[in-house]
Amino acid sequence: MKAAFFTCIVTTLFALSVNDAHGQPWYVDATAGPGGTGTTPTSALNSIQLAIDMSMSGDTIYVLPGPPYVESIVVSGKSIDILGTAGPAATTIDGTSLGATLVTLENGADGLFEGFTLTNSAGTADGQAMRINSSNPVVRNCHFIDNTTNIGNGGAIFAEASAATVIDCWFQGNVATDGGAFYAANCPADLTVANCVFWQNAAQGMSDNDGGAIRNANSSPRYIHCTICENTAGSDGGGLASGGGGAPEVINCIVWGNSDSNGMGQDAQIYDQPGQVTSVNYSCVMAYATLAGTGCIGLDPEFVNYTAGDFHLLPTSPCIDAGDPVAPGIPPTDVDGETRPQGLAPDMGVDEVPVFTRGDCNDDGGFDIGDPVAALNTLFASGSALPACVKACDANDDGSFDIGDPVFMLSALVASGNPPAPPSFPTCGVDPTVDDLRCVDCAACP
Ligand SMILES: [Ca+2]
Ligand SMILES: [Ca+2]
Ligand SMILES: [Ca+2]
Ligand SMILES: [Ca+2]
Repeated sequence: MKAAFFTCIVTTLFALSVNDAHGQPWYVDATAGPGGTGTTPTSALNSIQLAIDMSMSGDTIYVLPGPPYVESIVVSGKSIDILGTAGPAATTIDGTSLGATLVTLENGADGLFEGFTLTNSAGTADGQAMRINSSNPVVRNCHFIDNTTNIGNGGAIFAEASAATVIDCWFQGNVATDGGAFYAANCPADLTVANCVFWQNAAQGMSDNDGGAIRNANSSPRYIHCTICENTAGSDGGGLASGGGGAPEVINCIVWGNSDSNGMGQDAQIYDQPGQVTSVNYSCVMAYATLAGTGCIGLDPEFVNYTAGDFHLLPTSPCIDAGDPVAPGIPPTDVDGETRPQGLAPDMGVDEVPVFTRGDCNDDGGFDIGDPVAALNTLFASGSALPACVKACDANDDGSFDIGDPVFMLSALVASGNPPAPPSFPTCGVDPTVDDLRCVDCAACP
Protein backbone atom coordinates (compact mmCIF):
# COMPACT_ATOMS: atom_id res chain seq x y z
CA MET A 1 0.00 0.00 0.00
CA LYS A 2 2.71 2.37 1.06
CA ALA A 3 4.79 1.40 -1.99
CA ALA A 4 1.80 1.87 -4.31
CA PHE A 5 1.11 5.27 -2.81
CA PHE A 6 4.77 6.24 -3.24
CA THR A 7 4.75 5.05 -6.85
CA CYS A 8 1.64 7.09 -7.48
CA ILE A 9 3.26 10.22 -6.03
CA VAL A 10 6.41 9.67 -8.05
CA THR A 11 4.41 9.07 -11.23
CA THR A 12 2.39 12.23 -10.62
CA LEU A 13 5.51 14.28 -9.96
CA PHE A 14 7.12 12.84 -13.09
CA ALA A 15 4.04 13.68 -15.16
CA LEU A 16 4.02 17.22 -13.76
CA SER A 17 7.70 17.70 -14.49
CA VAL A 18 7.27 16.37 -18.05
CA ASN A 19 4.36 18.77 -18.63
CA ASP A 20 6.40 21.55 -17.17
CA ALA A 21 9.39 20.78 -19.39
CA HIS A 22 7.44 20.55 -22.63
CA GLY A 23 4.77 23.13 -21.95
CA GLN A 24 1.12 22.95 -22.74
CA PRO A 25 0.15 22.66 -26.40
CA TRP A 26 -2.67 24.87 -27.68
CA TYR A 27 -4.43 24.58 -31.03
CA VAL A 28 -5.96 27.32 -33.15
CA ASP A 29 -8.08 26.80 -36.26
CA ALA A 30 -9.66 29.71 -38.16
CA THR A 31 -12.56 27.45 -39.18
CA ALA A 32 -13.36 26.31 -35.63
CA GLY A 33 -16.61 27.37 -34.00
CA PRO A 34 -16.69 29.20 -30.67
CA GLY A 35 -16.26 27.39 -27.36
CA GLY A 36 -13.27 25.16 -28.11
CA THR A 37 -11.00 24.26 -25.20
CA GLY A 38 -7.90 24.72 -27.36
CA THR A 39 -6.23 21.63 -25.94
CA THR A 40 -6.76 19.35 -28.96
CA PRO A 41 -6.89 19.99 -32.72
CA THR A 42 -10.54 18.94 -32.79
CA SER A 43 -11.45 21.38 -30.03
CA ALA A 44 -9.35 24.23 -31.35
CA LEU A 45 -9.76 27.87 -30.46
CA ASN A 46 -10.72 30.17 -33.33
CA SER A 47 -8.37 33.03 -32.53
CA ILE A 48 -4.63 33.16 -31.97
CA GLN A 49 -5.02 35.88 -29.32
CA LEU A 50 -7.36 33.67 -27.30
CA ALA A 51 -4.63 31.00 -27.22
CA ILE A 52 -2.00 33.58 -26.25
CA ASP A 53 -4.19 34.79 -23.39
CA MET A 54 -4.69 31.24 -22.08
CA SER A 55 -1.04 30.21 -22.38
CA MET A 56 1.91 30.48 -20.02
CA SER A 57 5.63 30.78 -20.67
CA GLY A 58 6.93 27.52 -22.16
CA ASP A 59 3.68 26.70 -23.94
CA THR A 60 3.38 26.15 -27.69
CA ILE A 61 0.53 27.39 -29.85
CA TYR A 62 -0.07 25.40 -33.04
CA VAL A 63 -1.90 27.48 -35.64
CA LEU A 64 -3.56 25.29 -38.26
CA PRO A 65 -3.76 26.21 -41.95
CA GLY A 66 -6.93 27.47 -43.55
CA PRO A 67 -8.44 30.82 -44.47
CA PRO A 68 -6.44 33.89 -43.37
CA TYR A 69 -6.47 34.88 -39.73
CA VAL A 70 -7.70 38.46 -39.42
CA GLU A 71 -6.46 39.66 -36.07
CA SER A 72 -3.90 41.85 -34.43
CA ILE A 73 -2.12 39.80 -31.78
CA VAL A 74 -0.01 40.84 -28.79
CA VAL A 75 2.39 38.70 -26.75
CA SER A 76 3.53 40.58 -23.66
CA GLY A 77 5.85 39.36 -20.95
CA LYS A 78 5.82 35.64 -21.72
CA SER A 79 7.89 33.29 -23.84
CA ILE A 80 5.58 31.16 -25.93
CA ASP A 81 6.17 29.51 -29.29
CA ILE A 82 3.64 30.28 -32.01
CA LEU A 83 3.89 27.97 -35.01
CA GLY A 84 2.05 28.01 -38.32
CA THR A 85 1.97 24.24 -38.69
CA ALA A 86 1.74 24.20 -42.50
CA GLY A 87 4.19 27.04 -43.10
CA PRO A 88 3.84 30.51 -44.59
CA ALA A 89 2.24 29.35 -47.86
CA ALA A 90 -0.80 28.06 -45.96
CA THR A 91 -0.92 30.16 -42.79
CA THR A 92 -1.60 33.87 -43.23
CA ILE A 93 -2.39 36.76 -40.95
CA ASP A 94 -4.08 39.30 -43.20
CA GLY A 95 -4.36 42.94 -42.16
CA THR A 96 -6.53 44.21 -44.99
CA SER A 97 -9.30 45.47 -42.73
CA LEU A 98 -7.32 46.04 -39.52
CA GLY A 99 -5.04 49.06 -39.91
CA ALA A 100 -2.95 48.01 -36.89
CA THR A 101 0.31 46.14 -36.33
CA LEU A 102 -0.42 42.44 -36.86
CA VAL A 103 2.02 40.92 -34.35
CA THR A 104 3.43 42.68 -31.28
CA LEU A 105 6.11 40.91 -29.23
CA GLU A 106 6.95 42.99 -26.14
CA ASN A 107 8.35 42.98 -22.62
CA GLY A 108 10.27 39.72 -22.78
CA ALA A 109 8.30 37.85 -25.44
CA ASP A 110 11.26 35.57 -26.13
CA GLY A 111 9.62 32.62 -27.88
CA LEU A 112 9.67 31.32 -31.44
CA PHE A 113 7.37 32.78 -34.08
CA GLU A 114 7.48 30.60 -37.17
CA GLY A 115 5.68 29.68 -40.36
CA PHE A 116 3.42 32.65 -41.18
CA THR A 117 2.77 35.08 -43.98
CA LEU A 118 2.03 38.57 -42.65
CA THR A 119 0.47 40.67 -45.38
CA ASN A 120 -1.72 43.59 -46.46
CA SER A 121 -1.34 45.58 -43.26
CA ALA A 122 -1.70 49.31 -43.91
CA GLY A 123 -1.69 52.18 -41.44
CA THR A 124 0.60 54.53 -39.58
CA ALA A 125 2.39 52.20 -37.14
CA ASP A 126 6.10 51.72 -36.51
CA GLY A 127 6.29 48.08 -37.61
CA GLN A 128 3.14 47.69 -39.64
CA ALA A 129 3.36 43.88 -39.72
CA MET A 130 5.45 43.19 -36.59
CA ARG A 131 6.68 45.21 -33.64
CA ILE A 132 9.40 43.76 -31.39
CA ASN A 133 10.00 45.68 -28.17
CA SER A 134 12.43 44.75 -25.39
CA SER A 135 12.23 41.09 -26.41
CA ASN A 136 14.52 38.45 -27.86
CA PRO A 137 12.30 36.24 -30.02
CA VAL A 138 13.29 34.06 -32.95
CA VAL A 139 11.26 34.88 -36.05
CA ARG A 140 11.75 32.08 -38.56
CA ASN A 141 10.45 31.11 -41.98
CA CYS A 142 7.99 34.00 -42.27
CA HIS A 143 6.95 36.00 -45.33
CA PHE A 144 6.32 39.73 -44.98
CA ILE A 145 4.49 40.87 -48.10
CA ASP A 146 2.95 44.24 -49.05
CA ASN A 147 2.71 45.92 -45.67
CA THR A 148 2.65 49.73 -45.74
CA THR A 149 3.01 52.35 -43.04
CA ASN A 150 2.45 55.91 -44.17
CA ILE A 151 3.94 57.87 -41.28
CA GLY A 152 5.83 55.15 -39.41
CA ASN A 153 9.10 53.30 -39.84
CA GLY A 154 9.60 49.63 -40.67
CA GLY A 155 6.90 48.54 -43.11
CA ALA A 156 7.36 44.90 -42.06
CA ILE A 157 9.31 44.88 -38.76
CA PHE A 158 10.24 47.57 -36.26
CA ALA A 159 12.62 46.23 -33.60
CA GLU A 160 13.49 48.36 -30.58
CA ALA A 161 15.92 47.50 -27.77
CA SER A 162 15.73 43.86 -28.80
CA ALA A 163 18.20 41.09 -29.61
CA ALA A 164 15.87 39.19 -31.91
CA THR A 165 16.94 36.60 -34.47
CA VAL A 166 15.15 36.92 -37.80
CA ILE A 167 16.04 33.96 -40.02
CA ASP A 168 14.83 32.34 -43.25
CA CYS A 169 12.38 35.17 -43.97
CA TRP A 170 11.23 36.86 -47.19
CA PHE A 171 10.48 40.61 -47.28
CA GLN A 172 8.80 41.91 -50.41
CA GLY A 173 6.78 44.99 -51.34
CA ASN A 174 6.82 46.59 -47.90
CA VAL A 175 6.78 50.40 -47.62
CA ALA A 176 7.61 52.85 -44.83
CA THR A 177 8.92 56.36 -44.30
CA ASP A 178 12.30 54.95 -43.24
CA GLY A 179 13.31 51.29 -43.41
CA GLY A 180 10.86 50.04 -46.02
CA ALA A 181 10.98 46.51 -44.63
CA PHE A 182 13.04 46.57 -41.44
CA TYR A 183 13.92 49.23 -38.87
CA ALA A 184 16.26 48.63 -35.92
CA ALA A 185 16.18 51.25 -33.16
CA ASN A 186 18.55 51.11 -30.18
CA CYS A 187 19.18 47.41 -30.74
CA PRO A 188 22.25 45.62 -29.33
CA ALA A 189 24.83 43.60 -31.24
CA ASP A 190 22.92 40.35 -30.75
CA LEU A 191 20.20 41.40 -33.17
CA THR A 192 20.72 39.03 -36.11
CA VAL A 193 19.09 38.90 -39.53
CA ALA A 194 20.19 35.77 -41.41
CA ASN A 195 19.25 33.96 -44.61
CA CYS A 196 16.68 36.62 -45.49
CA VAL A 197 15.65 38.05 -48.86
CA PHE A 198 14.72 41.74 -49.12
CA TRP A 199 13.23 42.45 -52.53
CA GLN A 200 11.40 45.49 -53.88
CA ASN A 201 10.74 47.26 -50.60
CA ALA A 202 10.65 51.06 -50.47
CA ALA A 203 11.26 54.01 -48.17
CA GLN A 204 9.02 56.78 -49.43
CA GLY A 205 6.47 59.36 -48.41
CA MET A 206 6.92 62.14 -45.86
CA SER A 207 10.17 64.15 -45.77
CA ASP A 208 13.49 62.28 -45.62
CA ASN A 209 13.31 58.61 -46.68
CA ASP A 210 16.31 56.42 -45.91
CA GLY A 211 16.84 52.65 -46.12
CA GLY A 212 14.67 51.15 -48.85
CA ALA A 213 15.03 47.72 -47.27
CA ILE A 214 16.72 48.38 -43.91
CA ARG A 215 17.31 51.32 -41.60
CA ASN A 216 19.59 51.06 -38.55
CA ALA A 217 19.33 53.78 -35.90
CA ASN A 218 21.80 53.64 -33.02
CA SER A 219 21.92 49.87 -33.47
CA SER A 220 24.51 47.14 -34.00
CA PRO A 221 22.71 44.37 -35.87
CA ARG A 222 24.41 41.65 -37.90
CA TYR A 223 23.09 40.90 -41.39
CA ILE A 224 24.52 37.58 -42.51
CA HIS A 225 23.81 35.59 -45.68
CA CYS A 226 21.07 37.96 -46.82
CA THR A 227 20.19 38.91 -50.41
CA ILE A 228 19.03 42.52 -50.65
CA CYS A 229 17.89 43.52 -54.15
CA GLU A 230 15.91 46.19 -56.02
CA ASN A 231 14.83 48.18 -53.00
CA THR A 232 14.39 51.94 -53.34
CA ALA A 233 14.78 54.94 -51.05
CA GLY A 234 13.47 58.44 -51.75
CA SER A 235 16.57 59.91 -50.11
CA ASP A 236 19.58 57.75 -49.18
CA GLY A 237 20.43 54.05 -49.04
CA GLY A 238 18.17 51.99 -51.27
CA GLY A 239 19.50 48.83 -49.59
CA LEU A 240 20.66 49.74 -46.08
CA ALA A 241 20.97 53.11 -44.37
CA SER A 242 22.56 53.58 -40.95
CA GLY A 243 22.98 56.46 -38.56
CA GLY A 244 22.84 57.58 -34.97
CA GLY A 245 25.72 55.40 -33.77
CA GLY A 246 26.12 51.69 -33.21
CA ALA A 247 28.17 49.33 -35.37
CA PRO A 248 26.08 47.47 -37.94
CA GLU A 249 27.72 44.55 -39.76
CA VAL A 250 27.01 43.08 -43.19
CA ILE A 251 28.60 39.65 -43.69
CA ASN A 252 28.43 37.20 -46.63
CA CYS A 253 25.56 39.15 -48.21
CA ILE A 254 24.59 40.27 -51.71
CA VAL A 255 23.40 43.88 -51.96
CA TRP A 256 22.53 44.53 -55.59
CA GLY A 257 20.34 46.71 -57.79
CA ASN A 258 19.11 49.02 -55.04
CA SER A 259 18.51 52.67 -55.86
CA ASP A 260 18.13 56.00 -54.09
CA SER A 261 17.87 59.67 -55.03
CA ASN A 262 21.47 59.57 -56.29
CA GLY A 263 21.12 56.53 -58.52
CA MET A 264 22.53 53.04 -58.08
CA GLY A 265 26.06 53.65 -56.80
CA GLN A 266 27.71 52.11 -53.77
CA ASP A 267 25.93 54.60 -51.48
CA ALA A 268 22.60 53.53 -52.93
CA GLN A 269 23.38 49.99 -51.75
CA ILE A 270 24.84 50.72 -48.31
CA TYR A 271 24.67 54.27 -46.96
CA ASP A 272 26.20 55.63 -43.78
CA GLN A 273 25.29 59.01 -42.41
CA PRO A 274 28.34 61.22 -41.68
CA GLY A 275 30.30 59.72 -38.78
CA GLN A 276 28.62 56.31 -39.05
CA VAL A 277 30.57 53.19 -40.06
CA THR A 278 28.91 49.98 -41.23
CA SER A 279 31.44 47.18 -41.55
CA VAL A 280 30.90 45.12 -44.70
CA ASN A 281 32.80 41.86 -45.13
CA TYR A 282 32.86 39.17 -47.81
CA SER A 283 29.84 40.64 -49.54
CA CYS A 284 28.90 41.36 -53.14
CA VAL A 285 27.92 45.02 -53.40
CA MET A 286 26.89 46.77 -56.61
CA ALA A 287 29.35 49.52 -57.60
CA TYR A 288 31.65 48.44 -54.77
CA ALA A 289 34.53 50.88 -54.36
CA THR A 290 35.40 51.52 -50.73
CA LEU A 291 33.69 50.09 -47.70
CA ALA A 292 34.99 49.44 -44.21
CA GLY A 293 35.82 45.74 -44.22
CA THR A 294 37.47 43.05 -46.32
CA GLY A 295 36.67 40.41 -48.93
CA CYS A 296 34.04 42.37 -50.86
CA ILE A 297 33.44 42.24 -54.62
CA GLY A 298 31.44 44.39 -57.01
CA LEU A 299 30.84 41.79 -59.71
CA ASP A 300 27.45 40.77 -61.12
CA PRO A 301 26.26 38.03 -58.73
CA GLU A 302 24.70 36.14 -61.68
CA PHE A 303 21.32 35.18 -60.29
CA VAL A 304 19.35 32.40 -61.98
CA ASN A 305 16.44 34.76 -62.70
CA TYR A 306 16.84 38.18 -61.15
CA THR A 307 13.72 39.78 -62.61
CA ALA A 308 11.55 36.92 -61.35
CA GLY A 309 13.09 37.03 -57.88
CA ASP A 310 14.97 33.75 -58.25
CA PHE A 311 18.12 34.54 -56.26
CA HIS A 312 19.80 31.18 -56.72
CA LEU A 313 23.29 31.54 -58.16
CA LEU A 314 24.34 30.40 -61.63
CA PRO A 315 27.25 27.92 -61.70
CA THR A 316 29.53 30.72 -62.96
CA SER A 317 28.63 33.19 -60.19
CA PRO A 318 31.60 34.97 -58.55
CA CYS A 319 29.69 34.75 -55.24
CA ILE A 320 30.28 30.98 -55.05
CA ASP A 321 32.85 30.13 -52.36
CA ALA A 322 33.50 33.87 -51.84
CA GLY A 323 32.00 34.15 -48.34
CA ASP A 324 33.94 34.28 -45.09
CA PRO A 325 34.23 30.67 -43.85
CA VAL A 326 34.97 31.62 -40.24
CA ALA A 327 32.46 34.38 -39.50
CA PRO A 328 30.53 33.52 -36.34
CA GLY A 329 26.87 32.69 -36.73
CA ILE A 330 26.83 31.34 -40.29
CA PRO A 331 23.47 29.53 -40.67
CA PRO A 332 24.20 25.81 -41.23
CA THR A 333 21.65 25.54 -44.05
CA ASP A 334 20.72 27.83 -46.95
CA VAL A 335 17.41 29.05 -48.34
CA ASP A 336 16.76 25.57 -49.81
CA GLY A 337 17.65 23.66 -46.66
CA GLU A 338 20.94 22.61 -48.27
CA THR A 339 24.01 22.29 -46.07
CA ARG A 340 26.25 25.37 -45.85
CA PRO A 341 29.09 25.46 -46.64
CA GLN A 342 29.61 23.16 -49.61
CA GLY A 343 32.78 23.32 -51.66
CA LEU A 344 35.66 25.51 -50.53
CA ALA A 345 33.69 28.13 -48.57
CA PRO A 346 30.19 29.52 -48.03
CA ASP A 347 28.60 31.33 -50.97
CA MET A 348 27.49 34.97 -50.57
CA GLY A 349 23.76 35.56 -50.20
CA VAL A 350 20.91 33.21 -49.26
CA ASP A 351 21.83 30.40 -51.67
CA GLU A 352 24.54 27.78 -51.29
CA VAL A 353 25.28 26.06 -54.60
CA PRO A 354 25.71 22.34 -53.97
CA VAL A 355 28.90 20.46 -54.74
CA PHE A 356 28.28 16.82 -55.58
CA THR A 357 29.28 13.90 -57.75
CA ARG A 358 26.69 12.58 -60.17
CA GLY A 359 25.88 8.92 -59.86
CA ASP A 360 26.33 8.44 -56.10
CA CYS A 361 22.59 8.30 -55.55
CA ASN A 362 22.77 6.44 -52.24
CA ASP A 363 25.37 8.87 -50.89
CA ASP A 364 27.84 6.20 -49.76
CA GLY A 365 30.87 7.70 -51.50
CA GLY A 366 30.94 5.29 -54.46
CA PHE A 367 29.20 4.62 -57.80
CA ASP A 368 28.12 0.99 -58.13
CA ILE A 369 25.06 -1.24 -58.47
CA GLY A 370 23.79 0.07 -55.11
CA ASP A 371 23.02 3.41 -56.75
CA PRO A 372 20.46 2.36 -59.38
CA VAL A 373 18.97 0.02 -56.76
CA ALA A 374 18.59 2.95 -54.35
CA ALA A 375 17.11 5.07 -57.16
CA LEU A 376 14.54 2.38 -57.99
CA ASN A 377 13.66 1.99 -54.31
CA THR A 378 13.10 5.71 -53.92
CA LEU A 379 11.03 5.93 -57.10
CA PHE A 380 8.87 2.85 -56.66
CA ALA A 381 8.83 1.78 -52.99
CA SER A 382 6.13 3.91 -51.39
CA GLY A 383 7.32 5.69 -48.28
CA SER A 384 10.99 5.76 -49.29
CA ALA A 385 12.63 9.03 -48.40
CA LEU A 386 14.32 11.13 -51.05
CA PRO A 387 18.12 10.69 -51.14
CA ALA A 388 20.27 13.32 -49.41
CA CYS A 389 21.49 14.48 -52.80
CA VAL A 390 18.79 14.22 -55.46
CA LYS A 391 21.10 15.91 -57.97
CA ALA A 392 23.44 12.92 -57.74
CA CYS A 393 20.56 10.64 -58.77
CA ASP A 394 19.76 12.66 -61.91
CA ALA A 395 22.32 10.59 -63.82
CA ASN A 396 21.35 11.86 -67.26
CA ASP A 397 21.11 15.51 -66.07
CA ASP A 398 17.76 16.23 -67.66
CA GLY A 399 16.63 18.13 -64.56
CA SER A 400 14.30 15.46 -63.26
CA PHE A 401 14.77 12.32 -61.21
CA ASP A 402 12.80 9.50 -62.80
CA ILE A 403 13.05 5.99 -64.27
CA GLY A 404 15.42 7.24 -66.95
CA ASP A 405 18.10 7.73 -64.29
CA PRO A 406 18.49 4.18 -62.90
CA VAL A 407 18.33 2.96 -66.52
CA PHE A 408 21.16 5.38 -67.37
CA MET A 409 23.17 4.24 -64.31
CA LEU A 410 22.72 0.54 -65.17
CA SER A 411 23.81 1.22 -68.70
CA ALA A 412 26.94 2.99 -67.44
CA LEU A 413 27.73 0.21 -64.96
CA VAL A 414 27.00 -3.00 -66.83
CA ALA A 415 26.71 -2.15 -70.52
CA SER A 416 29.66 0.19 -70.96
CA GLY A 417 27.31 3.08 -71.63
CA ASN A 418 28.16 6.72 -71.11
CA PRO A 419 29.17 7.68 -67.58
CA PRO A 420 26.79 9.95 -65.64
CA ALA A 421 26.71 13.56 -66.87
CA PRO A 422 29.22 16.01 -65.31
CA PRO A 423 30.23 16.25 -62.54
CA SER A 424 30.50 12.49 -63.06
CA PHE A 425 31.73 10.23 -60.27
CA PRO A 426 34.39 10.52 -58.87
CA THR A 427 34.67 14.22 -59.83
CA CYS A 428 33.06 16.69 -57.41
CA GLY A 429 31.68 19.95 -58.73
CA VAL A 430 28.68 22.20 -59.18
CA ASP A 431 25.89 21.38 -61.60
CA PRO A 432 26.78 23.03 -64.95
CA THR A 433 23.07 23.15 -65.85
CA VAL A 434 20.40 24.91 -63.79
CA ASP A 435 17.49 22.86 -62.47
CA ASP A 436 15.29 22.65 -59.41
CA LEU A 437 16.79 19.46 -57.97
CA ARG A 438 18.49 19.90 -54.59
CA CYS A 439 21.47 18.38 -52.81
CA VAL A 440 21.21 18.69 -49.05
CA ASP A 441 24.60 17.09 -48.66
CA CYS A 442 26.94 14.79 -50.58
CA ALA A 443 29.13 12.51 -48.51
CA ALA A 444 31.79 12.07 -51.20
CA CYS A 445 32.38 15.82 -51.68
CA PRO A 446 33.60 18.70 -49.47
CA1 LIG B 1 30.26 27.06 -51.42
CA1 LIG C 1 20.96 26.17 -52.61
CA1 LIG D 1 26.88 5.06 -54.21
CA1 LIG E 1 17.13 12.55 -64.95
